Amino acid sequence: MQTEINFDGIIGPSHNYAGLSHGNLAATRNRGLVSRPRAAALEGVAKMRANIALGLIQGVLLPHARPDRHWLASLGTNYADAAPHLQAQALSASPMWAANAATVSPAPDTEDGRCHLTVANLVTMPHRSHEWPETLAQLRLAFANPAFAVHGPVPAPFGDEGAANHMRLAASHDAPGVEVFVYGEAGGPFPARQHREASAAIARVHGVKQALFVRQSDEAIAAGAFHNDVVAVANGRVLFAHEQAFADKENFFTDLRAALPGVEIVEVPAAQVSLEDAIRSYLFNAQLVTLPSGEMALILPAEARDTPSVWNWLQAHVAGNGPIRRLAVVDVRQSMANGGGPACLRLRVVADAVTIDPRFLVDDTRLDAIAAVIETYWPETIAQEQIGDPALIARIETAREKLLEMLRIVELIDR
Ligand code: SUG
Repeated sequence: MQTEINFDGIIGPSHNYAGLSHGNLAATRNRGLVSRPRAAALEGVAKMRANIALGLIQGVLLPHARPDRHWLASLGTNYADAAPHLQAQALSASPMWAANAATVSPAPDTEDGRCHLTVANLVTMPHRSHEWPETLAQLRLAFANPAFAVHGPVPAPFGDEGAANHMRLAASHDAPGVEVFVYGEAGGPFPARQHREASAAIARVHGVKQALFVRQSDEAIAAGAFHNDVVAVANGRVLFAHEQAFADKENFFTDLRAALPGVEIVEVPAAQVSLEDAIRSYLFNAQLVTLPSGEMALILPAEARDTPSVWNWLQAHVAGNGPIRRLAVVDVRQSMANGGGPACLRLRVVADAVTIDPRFLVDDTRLDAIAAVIETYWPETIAQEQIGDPALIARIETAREKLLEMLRIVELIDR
């Protein structure tokens, strides 16, 4: 049976605030703050536990080897000798944002009936551009079953940021769906990280039967929506989006209604929730999920509850007859301060759970074991001036190895 499985990126021991992502306003605003890697990773574990309690199937992706010594070697240097900006780029815990790991086209959508995954090249941001080799190694392990086809990255210079710019709408998880690829165009104050050419290449490689290519609005990118999943999210027949998310929404909505009769478009008007409030609160960076009861729930960051315009809109929607029936609030403040909400932290895969390497699936018992490793080995805090400290780096490397050993995913230790 095809079900949705959310793979959350475990927040790595090097989580810190280096302010590396131009156009991601939270990350640049919080540059230089002291981070709390242990608390951050435990917030991530608590979010996974809450999703399991809702009856959802949960998986994990793993922290990458940080600092990335292979990447530094390819630049002709090593961690001790590298300039501070290269140290920060090599050390980032950014693989935690699993929505940027890959684009996933579930089996019912593709010509060959396999679930296709393309690892994201993330070429726009230097600190993320070296994630893909280790992500690819993880995907090849987790999805080794012939039910899946795992693809290498779209070649540079076509920027691809994975599922953060991809939405799937379908009558049910196992029905053929329409896949919406959202791209940006250069010219504004911030980079447009998803290129149309990359989206089109992925749709071809995956053999997607029904694909729509939709341009993100320039206002949204300029207001800090560096990925589409900051202003829109979809699940089943429902598209939940801000009024200013798309450049040409009338045509998009017409095409979507034609491709999926019965689609429900829930738009939040700018007059009720400004783009600024939507982006600051991460209202749309929520997990919109179908519960075992068939009802839809929205798993939101605490910041959405703390933003009056957003919370008022949500209360009115739930009290009315809208498709979102339940709100669940999670605290992922450490990740949020780097611009990563609940939806950024997970990669959605629609598949049959028995086809997945079980080492990448978790229940409460396995989460207890993961939490124990985090509590023992993750640094409590990282201040920016510490990132050159060899003792901190040794601790970060040991912490990841202990986690992989405990999970018995040792293939990745010396990648
Ligand atoms: O790529 N932040 C990430 C946040 C990614 C959020 N993902 C989704 N929207 N799906 C980014 O901008 C900040 C890291 C730093 O500055 O150290 C960072 O990479």
